Amino acid sequence: MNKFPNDFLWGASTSAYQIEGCINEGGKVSSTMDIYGDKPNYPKGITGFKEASEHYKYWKTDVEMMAKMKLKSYRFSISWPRIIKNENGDVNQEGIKFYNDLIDELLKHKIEPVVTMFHFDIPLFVMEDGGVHGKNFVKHFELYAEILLKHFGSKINYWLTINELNILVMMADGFELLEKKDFSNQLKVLHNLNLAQAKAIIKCKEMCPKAKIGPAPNISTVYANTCKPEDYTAKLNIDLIRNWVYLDAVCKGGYSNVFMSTVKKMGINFEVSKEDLEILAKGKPDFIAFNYYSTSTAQMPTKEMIKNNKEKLDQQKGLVLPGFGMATKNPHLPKTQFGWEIDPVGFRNTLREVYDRYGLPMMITENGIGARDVLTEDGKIHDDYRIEYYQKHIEQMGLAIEDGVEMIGYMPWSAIDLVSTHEGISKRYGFIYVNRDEFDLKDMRRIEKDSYYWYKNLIETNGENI
Ligand code: BGP
Repeated sequence: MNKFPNDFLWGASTSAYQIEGCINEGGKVSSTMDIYGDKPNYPKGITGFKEASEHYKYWKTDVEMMAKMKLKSYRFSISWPRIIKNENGDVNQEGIKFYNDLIDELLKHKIEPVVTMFHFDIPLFVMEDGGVHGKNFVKHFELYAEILLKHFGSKINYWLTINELNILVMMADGFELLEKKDFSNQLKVLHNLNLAQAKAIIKCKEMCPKAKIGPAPNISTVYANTCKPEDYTAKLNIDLIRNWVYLDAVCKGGYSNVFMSTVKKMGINFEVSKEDLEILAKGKPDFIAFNYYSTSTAQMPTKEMIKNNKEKLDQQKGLVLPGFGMATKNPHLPKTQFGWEIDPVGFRNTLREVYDRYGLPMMITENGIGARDVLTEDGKIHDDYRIEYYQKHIEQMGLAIEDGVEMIGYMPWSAIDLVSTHEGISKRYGFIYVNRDEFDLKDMRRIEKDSYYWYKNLIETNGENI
């Protein structure tokens, strides 16, 4: 018997700022991601997000290619700065039309749209009004969510609230959302985003009771570096700060005692009002979506280890919390060309852990390998490493389903080449190649990679023909 349910949503993912480009067209206002590539701290020698894959121009071709790939679902994000023009919440009708046309085209091809409300691109007017940790953030987001539900609600069955809420909090400094890195400001971001998410869920239930809505954090099993009991304590701490505080807030409706005490022990005053807890308790999701790239490994750090640590904080290398835990490398895992550990078995374990903890159906909204793909002389892209990556992960997802985990769908990253959040367009993820380089836009031609045909076949056999 086939492991995957008949209506399993085999799909693929993207996000607006990473594919759309055309940042000054269609009445779009500026966002944090439009200017991110121009910041002094942005890595040199790689492109920012101004042109991206020009999906805003080529969306019809892109959807047609997705349809030919037999995708059953497509997870994309709506660009907040394309929809809302200013702090008064005036709506940009051109933006509404763009996404309505996109959704209609997907539905015409029987591709289920899975829509992320917010994937990293914050309108500058929100930043000027106090930003993500400001007191008006929740109000701005709630209004935005309401507008999305009003305009697209009749056509959308699956909504995702905020992409990688946890990474936004942990990397708030990296994204230059905070004037200074400071854990107490990060906690304000955490609480604002949790409240904003809960409000969006509540609105969705009121306005679109038939739709389903869920969060989309980046979750990974955390291993203890050794079986030394202290390393296990470090694992629990990193797990809490990296994974559970976010899913607990939305699925259990609040913050755990252990989290509140941990924060207190860090010397931070984090108080949550009764009213806010009531909002969190009301905004419960229908499913959990999460992004998975790799696992993390934790050890209890000594002062020396912290002093000698040279890893810069990124979403895979994770956290350093003096006295609580520190991420370290896993010597048992191979790495991608970009240094990310590859752990398919960890994928099965993560699925089991999340399902056991919350008991909600799940979908994967990102999983994939960033690589320097080459367009060879035969006009093709032979990305056998990507096929192998997916084979191993899908196999493990199948095992997790046999373990009893309930899965709705799998939407790997990414449907089409796009600009990586920190490593340019040379770090490619797509099933579809986009013919451009870091700074030479060439002809933006779309070309099917070998993995495109492999995935098409897998979908046609409902995961049977791996
Ligand atoms: C996730 C983000 C995506 C995407 C992906 C790959 O954190 O949700 O937007 O960027 O990771 O990461 P990167 O682009 O840094 O390789």
